[in-house]
Amino acid sequence: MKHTLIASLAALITSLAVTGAETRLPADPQPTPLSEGKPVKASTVWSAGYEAAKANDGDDESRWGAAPDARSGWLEVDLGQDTEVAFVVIKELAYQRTKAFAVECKEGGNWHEIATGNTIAGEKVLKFTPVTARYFRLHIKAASDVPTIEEFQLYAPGAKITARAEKPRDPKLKWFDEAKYGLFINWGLYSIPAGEWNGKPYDNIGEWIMHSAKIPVKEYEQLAKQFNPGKFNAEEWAQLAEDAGMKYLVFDCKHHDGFALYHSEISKYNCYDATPWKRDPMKELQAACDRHHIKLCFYYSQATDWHEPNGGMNNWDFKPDNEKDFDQYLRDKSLPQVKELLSNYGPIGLIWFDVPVMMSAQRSKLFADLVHSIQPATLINSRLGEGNLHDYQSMGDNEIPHRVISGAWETAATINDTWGYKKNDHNWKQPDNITFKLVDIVSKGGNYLLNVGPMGDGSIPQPSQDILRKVGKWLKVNGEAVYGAGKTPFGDELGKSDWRCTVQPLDWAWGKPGKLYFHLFKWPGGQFNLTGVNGKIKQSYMLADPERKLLGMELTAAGDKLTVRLPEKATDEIDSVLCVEVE
Ligand code: H79
Repeated sequence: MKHTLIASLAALITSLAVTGAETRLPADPQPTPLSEGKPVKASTVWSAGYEAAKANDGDDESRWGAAPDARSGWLEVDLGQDTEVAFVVIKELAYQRTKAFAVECKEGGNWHEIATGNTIAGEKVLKFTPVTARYFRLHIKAASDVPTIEEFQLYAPGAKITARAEKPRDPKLKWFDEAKYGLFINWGLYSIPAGEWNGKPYDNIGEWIMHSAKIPVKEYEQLAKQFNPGKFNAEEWAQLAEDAGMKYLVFDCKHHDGFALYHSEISKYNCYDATPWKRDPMKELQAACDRHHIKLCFYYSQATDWHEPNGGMNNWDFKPDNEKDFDQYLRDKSLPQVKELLSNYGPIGLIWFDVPVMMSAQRSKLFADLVHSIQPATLINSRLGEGNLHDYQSMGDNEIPHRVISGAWETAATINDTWGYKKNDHNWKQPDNITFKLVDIVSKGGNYLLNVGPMGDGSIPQPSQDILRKVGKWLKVNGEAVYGAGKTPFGDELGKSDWRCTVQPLDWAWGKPGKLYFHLFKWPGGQFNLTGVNGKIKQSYMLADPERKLLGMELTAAGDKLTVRLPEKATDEIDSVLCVEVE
């Protein structure tokens, strides 16, 4: 059966995409906020580089961060004199942690609420009846982690904020957009203690044990002598990635503990020279990933290095960071190791930098220039440092945005609650949950980089393998709704907690032919209703049906509502995908 239907969709899209007064930001030329560059104060500050003024500099790439233990806080702007303000724009792009907030102005020495909200979730525009005051503040009352805000902007009445035009994609990102799903591997000396030191279990993530237990370098170094992972098998790891339906593999070549998981000429503190094992897993992974058509990538902790006197963050053996010769560390270890990794292991899909302490724009540029000079196609994530030199945005660890985000982005996430193996962490996310997270991320325009933490013997915990393979089975049937798929045209989260929408092609928009995939994590039974489609509906079917039998469809007389008659039962135990083709 073939149906044609044209309906005006603008109202529906608006109602789904826009809750309250929020909208997307802003096309060129943008109005300048009243607040830009004005004096600003914050309740607390994370460290140098994360001052309050970073939320007031017109630069989305810099941000204010509150103190490490803060779960609330405020940013206060002084406009210098009484000024009329009609709306604010708040950007919480990379770390969407706010749970309750208010915008306030000061009157007669007291703060008054002008507008309130719960999540900020990316970018938020809040309009209100114009108020005249000199001091305004963003008051974050509750947050799930340290509050951090890219921009807090105040605007005059009449300033026009319109939807942000999507930048054309750099062709370098093509494979990344296609891939959507990658395997992260955090494996190192920390996998041996597996979350315990001297018999005491530590709650923190496993790969942080040296820091958590403040283990002296000389003592931690002894772990290298025990590093002899007889069960390491690169072929099995790459096979797992393939079975799981993952298209890239990011291997932790050097974490914050400073120990290199490859044969480095730069530092003997590596798994070839300092261990009885004497193998280079990166070489073996390169060959295995080639065989399985997995893009090889690496994680490298470029600034934090607890093993080196001048590396970032070890203040239990060494001087505080501000007294270190950090450039010596970059020059003699970090930069040359990145050079080795880019030179000795064939084409590298992306480099995952992390924790950019002390990474000024100037220092970041040394890394970006080095990467580009050796492998111009290699992508750089957004944790390199200041200077906006990245190719795509890394969200906070385990943080999935609540809304569609433009530009290329990725959420790296744990499969339990740790990255590096911990023997006591059995809190595995189940396959239905992982599938949901994958689809949720793709529906918002992102990639999912899911981590496993191999054990000290080199084997990947069986529960991780079983979970990944189960999701891989779902992908075998439903992969076209994930790989290279684009974000939902229906606004954030389809207005439903257990349905999601993805599209083909990646840049599909209303009016173009393509396919809409409705991910029904909860089976509606009987029929599926779609209110308004601004295009021509051709046909629909379930991806899990090998015959792709066409489903009955009906239109209301007004032509604004499509009803698809569904099979009686869900076609998949996790996510039944309904494909609606548009011509
Ligand atoms: O490799 C994984 C993590 O080790 C790394 N990013 C992912 C990909 C990472 N580096 N830093 N962080 C994550 C933030 C770490 C925060 C914490 Fe802690 C470490 C929370 C508990 C231990 C530092 C020490 C903050 C509180 C105590």
